Amino acid sequence: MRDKIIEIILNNQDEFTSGEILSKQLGVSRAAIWKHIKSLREEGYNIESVNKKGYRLIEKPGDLLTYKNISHELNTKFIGNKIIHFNTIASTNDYAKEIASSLEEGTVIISEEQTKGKGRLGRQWHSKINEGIWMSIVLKPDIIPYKAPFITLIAGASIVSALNKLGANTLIKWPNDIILNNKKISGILTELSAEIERVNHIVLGIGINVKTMEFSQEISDIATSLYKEDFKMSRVDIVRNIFMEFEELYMDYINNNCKEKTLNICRKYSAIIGKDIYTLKGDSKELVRCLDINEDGNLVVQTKDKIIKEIMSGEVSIRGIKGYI
Ligand code: BT5
Repeated sequence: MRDKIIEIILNNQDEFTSGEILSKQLGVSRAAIWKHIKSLREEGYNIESVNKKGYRLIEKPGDLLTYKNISHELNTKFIGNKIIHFNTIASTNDYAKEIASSLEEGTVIISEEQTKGKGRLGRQWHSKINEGIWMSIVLKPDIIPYKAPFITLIAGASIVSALNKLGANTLIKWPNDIILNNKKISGILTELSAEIERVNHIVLGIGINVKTMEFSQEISDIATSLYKEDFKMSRVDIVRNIFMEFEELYMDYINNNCKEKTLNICRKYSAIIGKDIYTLKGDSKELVRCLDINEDGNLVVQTKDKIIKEIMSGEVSIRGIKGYI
């Protein structure tokens, strides 16, 4: 019965199937159908039910970002060893920060939806249900706080490596945006809890637009998704690949102080090196040419007066001369 219900709803794709049709086709009462739908939901099928319209399948359990799905063929030592999965939450970063002290390094908080997803400086991050990857990785490196911002670059390098290995052609807009066809598909928010000499924990928040086809008006000019650009890849595969890429680069940095691989990826896939861009800081805006990303992970730029200077991440925002990038 359960398989038949799934088959009928699945064949109907984006359309609703009414309870009446299901009960007629399957020869059982509507109450019995409802019971089956309830237990399918408990198994992880995301089935929408709308009064007078019926049922519609939004997400199969194989696509949900659960530990069961992600851990299959995941070859990491500690990233993703534990995954706490929510259907909805305010913000995975806020939740991770609340409980970070009791968590093992590498624990991941992941949610199908965020109702108060956030970007840097209190900006909003749109995180619609089942349409993207909204997750936070808890890290507890034995480093001085000064070395923490480089972890944003490690995250950017691992997202780009993972997505490009799966077939996309993404770029990094230093320090924390991932770009596809000149629009933003992903953002990183690194939050640090530290004492002067010691990091307590870092919460590395990653948001990736995967399936979104329609963005709200405020961001429709600057945002895109993998599906929208015709890269139809599985969210589970993306997460698993990011964990593997990230762990390798992160361990190299923390254990061996080796930044080379990360910097090479950030340079090779940079959306801004060699270009003229605007740096924005408060009300001021300056046109500069991007030359490089240096050993510290800072952006090296040349001003109009030919002065070469370094910009630290977090100091400024960057815009292209014609628009977002
Ligand atoms: C970021 O901030 O790009 C960091 C985004 C981090 C989101 C993750 S999701 C999991 C974790 N939990 C959280 O609560 N957050 C993290 P920023 O550079 O400040 O960019 C924010 C700006 O990007 C907004 O002001 C919008 O203009 C734009 N934006 C918002 N939602 C977007 C989306 N879904 N796709 C593309 N652009 C978006």
